[in-house]
Amino acid sequence: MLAPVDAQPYAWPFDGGWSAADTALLVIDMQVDFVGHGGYVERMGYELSAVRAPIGPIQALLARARALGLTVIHTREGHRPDLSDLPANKRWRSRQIGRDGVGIGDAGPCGRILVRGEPGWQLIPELAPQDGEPIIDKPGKGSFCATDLELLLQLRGIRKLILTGVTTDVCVHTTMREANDRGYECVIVSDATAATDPGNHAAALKMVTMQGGVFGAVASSAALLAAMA
Ligand code: C5J
Repeated sequence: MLAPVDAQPYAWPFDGGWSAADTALLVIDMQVDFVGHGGYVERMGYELSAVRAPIGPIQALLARARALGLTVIHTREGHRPDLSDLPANKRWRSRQIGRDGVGIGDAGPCGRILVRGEPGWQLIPELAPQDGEPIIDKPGKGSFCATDLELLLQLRGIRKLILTGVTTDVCVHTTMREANDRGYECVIVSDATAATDPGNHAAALKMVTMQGGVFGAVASSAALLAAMA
């Protein structure tokens, strides 16, 4: 058993105990398109510094989680090259922002934006998966929608999730909400997640702490690492 984590609004997990066997570390969408130069987020005109800030804390968590034998799962947002899994409204909206009307599925400096197999869709090398770590390819924001994530978790007996990655207010939050509704006990790591807008990041973390921890709890990477020491 690992020690409870100093978290808000309660010491995580709710039942006081967690272990390498029943907990997974999720690393959400740390792809070139979201945190790399020439990717989708930069093309939309957002600052990369905010979304790159979690790289160091995620590296530290990955090292400790791997040493303890936790399941590590990576996700990638992306679409089939024929875009048959890309809703028309998602494509249309993605073209409304940025200088040139280029959106998901269109060619950019890192290849076609958020298209599977393209350079921009790859996970960044700093957080490369190790052999055997599952990668979940998802067409949407949530990691449970149209994927086999839940099956993988069930088969491994995992009931608790540590959430890291980008963006806090979109894919991380959607995944946390999906997981919470399925009964998973979740903690989101405040400095191992980031949004394109720092205000949205802070608001997304605050939302988690409402109603006694409506979606779970919030902890820093230092608190997680202390509990995993
Ligand atoms: C977005 C994500 N923001 N990974 N995706 O479109 O949060």
